[in-house]
Amino acid sequence: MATTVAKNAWSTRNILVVSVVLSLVIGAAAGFAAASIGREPLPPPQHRNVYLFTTVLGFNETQAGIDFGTDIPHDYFAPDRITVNKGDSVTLKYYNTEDAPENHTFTMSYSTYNFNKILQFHDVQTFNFTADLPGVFPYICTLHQPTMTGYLVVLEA
Ligand SMILES: [Cu+2]
Repeated sequence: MATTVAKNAWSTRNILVVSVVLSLVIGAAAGFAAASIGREPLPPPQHRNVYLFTTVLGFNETQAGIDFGTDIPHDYFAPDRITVNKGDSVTLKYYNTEDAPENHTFTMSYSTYNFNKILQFHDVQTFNFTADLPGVFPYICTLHQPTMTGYLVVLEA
């Protein structure tokens, strides 16, 4: 005895495929809308004075228990994050505020942001740049790695 199964015009498989495709399209559209609606345009480029200091964290560097070849340094940048907008002109004033006679550097190795300033004990250096390239770029003191690292954040509209 042969049995016949009524064929639906829409099989479960088809419904699943259409559901997945629809949810992908709707999700992408919602994500795009959320990303574009919530953002305000950046203000026009401006000049910014940024003050950067060396600082010493309060711990005994010989007892940190981590071997970086020598002892872990307790030197640090303050601030360790500089945020500007693309196109801003920046005047960076870098102060060596050490108690002990110690040098520091401000070093960046990128095409747009390329510096290797050596700051003597109690020295202050002022230098200028234009934040043309958006992104996140580490700045380091080559004498005190890995602790003395900060990030230049250049936002794009
Ligand atoms: Cu340093």
